[in-house]
Amino acid sequence: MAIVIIRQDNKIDSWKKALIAKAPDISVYSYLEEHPKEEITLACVWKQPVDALKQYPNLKCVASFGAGVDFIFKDKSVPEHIPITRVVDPVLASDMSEFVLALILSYFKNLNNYKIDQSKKVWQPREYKRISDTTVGIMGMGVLGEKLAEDLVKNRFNVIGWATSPKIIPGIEVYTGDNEKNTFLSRSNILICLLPLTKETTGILNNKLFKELPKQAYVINVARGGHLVDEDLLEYINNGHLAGAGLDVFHEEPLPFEHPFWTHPKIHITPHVASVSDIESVIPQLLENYRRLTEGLPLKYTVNREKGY
Ligand code: NDP
Ligand code: OXD
Repeated sequence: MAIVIIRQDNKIDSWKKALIAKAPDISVYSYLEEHPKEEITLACVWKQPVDALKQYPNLKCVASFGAGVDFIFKDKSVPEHIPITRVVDPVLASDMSEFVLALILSYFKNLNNYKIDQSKKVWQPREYKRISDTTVGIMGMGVLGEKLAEDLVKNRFNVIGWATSPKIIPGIEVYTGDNEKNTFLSRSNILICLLPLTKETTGILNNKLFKELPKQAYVINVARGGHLVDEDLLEYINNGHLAGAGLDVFHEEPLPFEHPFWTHPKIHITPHVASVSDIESVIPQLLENYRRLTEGLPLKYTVNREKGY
């Protein structure tokens, strides 16, 4: 039994080193080195090359290095009978919450505009927005959405949420399903997308949805680029209905050089960094699942293949 790490960025060595440091008895390989394919039982993956998983005849589980698993479902070569797990981690949740709070406050207080003004030596006071006048609507009240909601409430925001199933969270009204979606949207001065990318949520941030938001709403997408219809966002910002957007995720990453988001004055883009899996914090759950796999015990943080998250 052994672990293979499959990811196409430059983080394989750091994850491998950290896994071996915590569990020297376990064989851990990079998919790029020579390794015994039939020994691999756990594949830890982040945006793996299509078909990379085909070469492991004894694979028992695919573990995402992140909270999202959409890229795993997209790969039709992932065996249908084996479990898929994802990261559920308090550090990932608090990092996301800090990022979104920073983005909202930077927008409220015009900090990006002042930085641009500074570069041109322009002294130009602007009107600013207040937390007390704002309702934040969070689409997706899962692990990340709920932590964000709690932190926003602690910071005096009025917060509402939207999910598929009802939730009881003190101080937060959570709407559910298509029937309650428009009521939820009509109250959201700031709309934050923290949904998983599934068949149901692909393209959900579109002109039909933007129309339901209050005038001058601000949209933040920190989930996946596939949730957003880019042209619809541009249309609704350019026609003045939306005040702007903060986008951390894109259909294609890195965002193509010629994409209009790069230069739009009302769009704040960041390079998919809202919350990045912390190696030290995440390794214990990967190793615990490996041991559970070895002992035939139920795995933690498995996703539901039917629902796609
Ligand atoms: P969870 O699975 O814990 O939560 C998902 C939430 O979305 C749940 O509340 C679920 O409802 C709700 N939901 C799913 N489908 C629908 C639907 N069709 N209609 C309404 N609500 C729906 O996910 P996490 O909170 O852990 O993560 C969310 C996403 O954030 C990830 O999938 C990933 O794509 C993204 N992410 C982005 C990062 C970044 O750096 N930009 C970092 C980490 C994650 P219910 O509770 O009823 O099931
Ligand atoms: C994740 C991400 O899903 O970083 O964890 O996007």
